[in-house]
Amino acid sequence: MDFGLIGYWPLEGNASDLSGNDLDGTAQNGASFQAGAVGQGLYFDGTNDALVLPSFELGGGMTISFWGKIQQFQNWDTIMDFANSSTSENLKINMNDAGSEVREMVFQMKTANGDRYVGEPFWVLNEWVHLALTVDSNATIRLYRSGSLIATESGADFASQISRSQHLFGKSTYNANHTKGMVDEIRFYDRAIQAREVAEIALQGNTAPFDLNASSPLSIAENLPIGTIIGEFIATDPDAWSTITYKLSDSNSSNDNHFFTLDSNGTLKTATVFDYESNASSHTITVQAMDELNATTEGNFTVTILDVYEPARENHTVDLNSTVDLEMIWVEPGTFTMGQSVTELRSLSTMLP
Ligand SMILES: [Ca+2]
Ligand SMILES: [Ca+2]
Ligand SMILES: [Ca+2]
Ligand SMILES: [Ca+2]
Repeated sequence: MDFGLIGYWPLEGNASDLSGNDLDGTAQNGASFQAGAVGQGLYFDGTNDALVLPSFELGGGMTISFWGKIQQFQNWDTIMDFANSSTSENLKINMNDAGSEVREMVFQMKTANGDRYVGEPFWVLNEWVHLALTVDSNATIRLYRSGSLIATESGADFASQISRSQHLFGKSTYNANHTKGMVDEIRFYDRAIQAREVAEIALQGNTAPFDLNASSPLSIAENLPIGTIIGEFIATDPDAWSTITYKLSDSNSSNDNHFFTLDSNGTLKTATVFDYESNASSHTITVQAMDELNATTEGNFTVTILDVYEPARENHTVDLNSTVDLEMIWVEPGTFTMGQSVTELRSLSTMLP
């Protein structure tokens, strides 16, 4: 993970570079170290705070990686701007597009043949999002959001591989566009790191799913067909852009998972027709919830089989609305007569008052 690392600023109470390249930064105008995505990070008040890094060579194939948490959305608020002047050789990350909950991240990379841009819905208000931008040896730009590749932009032009005079976080090289929010774990590489390396970094600030539960008590009546829905599982993941998938876990071979199927969205269904009288009246299953970075939680749950009344002999039922000939039988005292429907009905009618 350290191969090609130019600088690493974990922001644990100071702006020291831990890459071994002695590129210590400076927190300016009261930018403060607070609880971050991994340990501590650096907070900008949106008024004048900034982080200034020393100059180092960056361009060509490269990687920019850090966490950001935006606490105020304004167009063109700038979280990073490396440039020689406000419009020269910029490597710039700012935000655009009105949105109450999500704001687009715009990466601007100046090249000798003009600007290249990558922009995607990205920042979630008040939530940490990991950003990785890579430029590979073919000049393809890739954008990863919290460990997942969300944009690929191909082109032929690189940013100049030079040492720029201004390296700013928290504001633009116009000395404006102040970002209100935090940054953490800043890394630069002189190569495009691979997707698995991006995921490895993003995992360091990831929270595994927790609070795995069924949305209602798990019970199912006997005799229902295979595929009947029993219930829904849901877990909590506090991370922005998280996706949780569910499955029956095989880690506990003594469980009854094989009687059930669990869709990736958390829907539990039957995989057999239960018979209350011959099966156990409850079954234990092991459920796993996994987020997009493969962090997991598991839980054991009991499914109760409900008894249905099944009489030993079926009752005969007569639909009294149907048009059938009902045969009435009249038996006189001391005699026995086989009835015949029409005549016996008449016999009955003469008996009535
Ligand atoms: Ca940190
Ligand atoms: Ca997560
Ligand atoms: Ca039965
Ligand atoms: Ca029964």
